[in-house]
Parts: sequence; structure tokens; C-alpha cells
Amino acid sequence: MYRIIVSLLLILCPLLIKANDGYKLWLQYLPFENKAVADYYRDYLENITLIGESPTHGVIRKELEIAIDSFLEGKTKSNISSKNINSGLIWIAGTVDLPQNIKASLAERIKEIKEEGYLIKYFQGKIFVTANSDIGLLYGTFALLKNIQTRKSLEDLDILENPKIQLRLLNHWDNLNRTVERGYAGFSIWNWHRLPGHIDQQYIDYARANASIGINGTSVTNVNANALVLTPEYLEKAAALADVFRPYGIKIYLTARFNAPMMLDSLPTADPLDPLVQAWWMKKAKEIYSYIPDFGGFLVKADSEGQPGPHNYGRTQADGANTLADAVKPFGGIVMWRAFVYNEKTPTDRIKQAYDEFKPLDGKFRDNVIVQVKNGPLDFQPREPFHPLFGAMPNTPLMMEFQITKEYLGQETHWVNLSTSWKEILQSDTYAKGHGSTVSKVLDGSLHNYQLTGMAGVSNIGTDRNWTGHHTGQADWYAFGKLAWNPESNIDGITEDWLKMTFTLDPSFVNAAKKIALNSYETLVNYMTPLGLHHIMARSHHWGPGPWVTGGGRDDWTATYYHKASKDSIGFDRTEKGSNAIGQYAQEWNTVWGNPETIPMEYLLWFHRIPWNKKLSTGNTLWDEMALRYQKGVEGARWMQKEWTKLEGKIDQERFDHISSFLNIQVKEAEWWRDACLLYFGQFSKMALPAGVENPKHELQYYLNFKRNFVPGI
Ligand code: BDP
Repeated sequence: MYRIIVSLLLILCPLLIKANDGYKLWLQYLPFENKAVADYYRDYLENITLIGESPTHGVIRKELEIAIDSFLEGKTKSNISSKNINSGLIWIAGTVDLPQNIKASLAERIKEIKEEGYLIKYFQGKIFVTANSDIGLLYGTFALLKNIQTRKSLEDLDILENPKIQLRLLNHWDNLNRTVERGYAGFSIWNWHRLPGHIDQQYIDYARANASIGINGTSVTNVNANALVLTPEYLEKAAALADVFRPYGIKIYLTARFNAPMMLDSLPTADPLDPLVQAWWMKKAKEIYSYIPDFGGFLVKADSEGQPGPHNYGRTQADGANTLADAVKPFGGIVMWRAFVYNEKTPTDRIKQAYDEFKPLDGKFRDNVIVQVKNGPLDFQPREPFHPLFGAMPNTPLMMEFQITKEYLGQETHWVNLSTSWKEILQSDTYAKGHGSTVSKVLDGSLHNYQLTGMAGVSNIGTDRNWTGHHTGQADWYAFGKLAWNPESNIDGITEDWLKMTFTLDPSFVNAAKKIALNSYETLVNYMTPLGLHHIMARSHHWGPGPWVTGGGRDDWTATYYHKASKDSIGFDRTEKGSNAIGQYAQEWNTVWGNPETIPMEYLLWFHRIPWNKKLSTGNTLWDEMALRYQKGVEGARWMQKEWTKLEGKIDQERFDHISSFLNIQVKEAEWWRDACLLYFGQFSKMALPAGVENPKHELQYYLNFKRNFVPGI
């Protein structure tokens, strides 16, 4: 009998955990798991004092209500009082509203709070959340809620946080027709047709989620820009979004098409030095600010991949950026000018072109321009060394552009924890001012004393119910916000917090899932592009392997341009003897990376051309090492799948199954990558697969012929 009851309970247990479609992201506010926990927090949550009045205070009040209702399962209503009475055990008030005695005791700490920062301090039986601005107070509230979500002891709280980076933005590559370039989670969440009349709840939840991780800006349109967004028809709609975002501390930015003066008003030129063009941008800026008084500014992709730009008029990137910057300057706006500038007609190695073009312009940009640089010199590959511009432009603020959407990393069906790769870049040493000059210090402005600092993430959000396609894509959005707030943040802690807030506090789940997450990045690199291989994906949609991609209009969009496999060797020689891209880095890196014996294996074929039969430090030939890494990647994906299977019943079945089915896809695609790449490269090496590497499932021809229609995101 006992056994029957136990088995019944085991079967029912997962069913008792409510289905969850993931819409609430990390703001699940999971109910307290037992009476003791509930009693502990209830004391604090029953009476809260929230002092002050503003739209942001309204947001704070609402968020507290949502959270408390969910924590306590609607059983206890919280009394959130706005009167300065000594009732609440949680006190949320700007520094000016704090009672005198508290203010005096916290005076020293309060001085350290900067504009968007906050202090959470347990003091004499109460918790004080305080800030100098409404938005700081909102951030403090979310931070307090996070501590409750992760069940921290409140008596220990003494947290003073200021963001290390000023501009923390999402970049949506969303088109006005709602398709999303490189978007794999459905259509654009911006329903331009229904705006401004209809404000979808999702816009509000979007703002909540972003504010909860400190994101304070969003560029809502594709960098391959449509000039129409700058017309009154769309400005009215953008203004409606800006109104939604404002109480959450989020500014709206728009992408500006460089030849908009020609497209919208038939000017004969878009030459940035032409007075008529300059006057056009001035007038346009004034018009935009009449709709959106706190408009953040422009994000611009120019002279790249068919986008118009200053090159068309023989002008520099600085000339282009400055014209737009002058137009928004009187209103406090900025210009984020992308450094992703390259051209197939320029004969140099593609990865050198941005540096060659921008470095000489250091110091030539207006003070409200920030140059936005991708993490690596090519294009969001699974692994790239850091972009050599970081550290090379002391007189021009540079901001980071990471890609949260996984264009080159399996797209939405692969679980790969992106913060692992971001951390690798952020901690890279540029040696610009000697050892310790990390990318992260370039970004936070401390290395070169930048007056503007920023980090942008290309959004992975769409209309999918769970926002990001893969449930774990939410972790990348979350981690991006956290790293933009503080690029030194610990990613182990970020991942753990996200798992706890999103799924369950059960440590057996959290620890196992964290292990999967933190191993996922290296696994993916192994089954896609081990040893520094890059740009070997299928043409155009970039889904799946395509090391054979060659020919066509643009050599720099092929795979053969990058791997250069021949019967003797493989890899791109970027040393002094080759393209000398290595020369764009500090001497310290030249020494280490310039030598195939000392370069870390991850970058080997990025910088060197290596014979197939060369013995590496591992004792394997290059060919064997490559094959073994591909195999290791596949085994890693299988391991992820196996470990995940063990977690059934620990979270809701809905999300468990969703992730399981994506892991099945991931394993199959990892095998596809391995088999296709090894068969293709094997034609050159003519070497047998080493022991331990499985034979490919099909002949090479099968992979060459493998085509799918309507892959999303193009
Ligand atoms: C590449 C994408 C392309 C983008 C481009 C960019 O393939 O769709 O337009 O980057 O960043 O990764 O501008």
C-alpha cells in the first residue's frame, strides 16, 4: 500500500507543479515554499512605506503588489502606505524623504549613491531602500525583490550599487513590417499598425523586465534602417512607446538611415557636409523632440552591407556622425555610430577594415558621439578574439555591441549560455595601458576617462509566448542587463539567480541546470567552429554548416575566404607574413598569438595557417585535434541532454518538455555540424578519422544538398 501511495505521489508530483509558458520571465515571484519562509518574509512585506509620488512610484507600487501577491499566493494583502508613518518594515524613499535620524545615520553611505544607483540597508529592524532619483528607487526595489526571490536573509542587506556603464541598451533589429532580421522568436513585438492607439500589455511587461535588470534604453528599429520611421506617421507611434517606457527609466532611440534627407524630402544629396543636409537633420531632430522630449538619439549603420553613408560623398565616418550629433545636441541627444564598416572592394582582410578606418579618426568625433563596436572584428562568430579597436581609441568613447540573438550560434533551438562568451571578451586584456587594461575597463570609461559609456545587446525578443524562443534565451537577455550594469559581475551568480527566479529554488535543479548552462558555450564552439575556425556557416540564413560556401558576389561572405583549406593546410594567416591583422593588437598579444606554439588553441586557425599533419601541443596532429574536438562537442551536447532528462519533475512539465525537444534538435544539429565539417575538410586532409570519432551518418553530397526553405530571420 505504502509503495502504491509513494508511486502515485511521484507520478502526480510533476502535475502538481503548475504549467508555465515562461511569459513571466525571471519575474515569476515564486510562492514561498513553506510556512516558515512565508512567515519570515510576511513580517516585512505586510506593511511597506513607499514615500513619494511620480509615475515611477506608481510602477514601484504596482510591482510590489504583483510580487507580494504572488509570493504569498494572494493570501495576505500588503498595505503599501505613502504616508510618512513609522509603520512599514520596508521603507522605500528617496534620500530627501528619509526620516532625519535615518538620514543622519546613513549619511556617509548616501553620499556614494550616484544618479541611477541605490542603497538597500537593514537598519534598526527595518530595511531602507533609498536613492537620489525615482529610477534609482525602482532599481533598488527590483534588487530588494531579487533578494526575496532568491530567499536571502534580509537582516544582512547592505547593498550599494551604481551602474558602471551609462548607456545600457537593447538593439532591436525589427522591421516596420514586423519581421525581425536575425530574429528567431517570432515576429516583432512592436505592432506599428496598432500603435499609437493600442498599447499592448507586452510593451509594459517588456519595460518591467528591462528595468528589473537595469536596461535604460532601447533602439526599436533595425540598423538596416527604413527612413520611414523618421516620418510623423511613425514618430507618433514611437512617442506612444516612449510614453510607456518613461516611468521605467527607458529611453527610446531610433535607427537613422543616412540618406533619409534624400528618401523623405528628395534632397539631391545626403553629403554630411552640405549645409542643406545639415539643416535637414537639425529640423528633423527638432521635429522628433517635439514628439519625444526625452528621445535618446540615433543609432546608425553606415557604409556597410549596402547601407548608404559618408563614403558615398568622400567623407569620413566622423563627418557623418558629427552631422547627426550636431542635430541632436541641443536636445541632449547622442549618436551611436557603428564601427561595423567594411566593404568587399577594399582589398584588405575584412577583419582589419574597421580598425583601419576608425583608428585614425580617434578624437575627431563630437562629444555626444559614441562608436559602437562589435565584440570581435568579424561578426558575432561563436568565438572571436576581442575587437582590436578596444583600447585603441583613447579619445573617442567606444561602446560594446554584443549579439543576444544567436544568429551564428544555432539560433533559437540551441542552449548556449552567452554570458560565458561575453565574459571572455570583457576580461580580455587590451594592454592599452599595460597589464590589466581589460575591455571591461575600456567600456566603463575608467581606462581612458570616457565621458560617455555604453553597452548594447542585439535583442533576441519576439512574439513567442516565452519571448526568446528557447526558454534559456531569457538567461542571455537577463545576463546582458546584469553585465551592462556591471561588466565585472560574476556569471556563475547571474546564472544561478536567473535559474532560481525563473524555475525553482530547488538546489538539485539549480545546481544541475547551472552546470549544463556553464558548459554549453565551449560545447557549442567545439561542434561548430573549434580551433579558431570561423564563418563556415550556411549562406545567407546562417543556420547550419556551410564550410563549402564559395563564390557568389562577395568573397568576404564565403567560408572559403576564411578557412582557406588546401591539401596541405588550413587557416587564415594573419601574422606579419599574412594579412597582419595581428598587428592591430598590442605587442604582448603579437608575441603570444603570433607564434603557433604559444597561441591558445582557441585562436589557432584564426591567426595561423597550419599543416594538417602538424603535431600540436596536445600530441595530436591538427586534423586529429579538429576531429576530436568536433566529437567532443557532440558528446557535450548529448551530455547536456542526458543531464536535463534527469531533471524531469523538478520544474513544470511545460517548460521541461519545451527545453527537452530543443535539446533533441541541438544534439542532431551538433552531429550535423560535425559530420558535414569533417567530411568537407577531410577531402583536403585526406586523413582518416582518429579513434573515438564516429563515422558520419551520410556522404558529403547529402550535406551539400541539404537545403531548407524559409529559415527565419533573414
Ligand atoms: C550581421 C547580420 C546582418 C546585420 C549585420 C549588422 O548577418 O543581418 O545586418 O550583421 O550587424 O551579423 O549590421
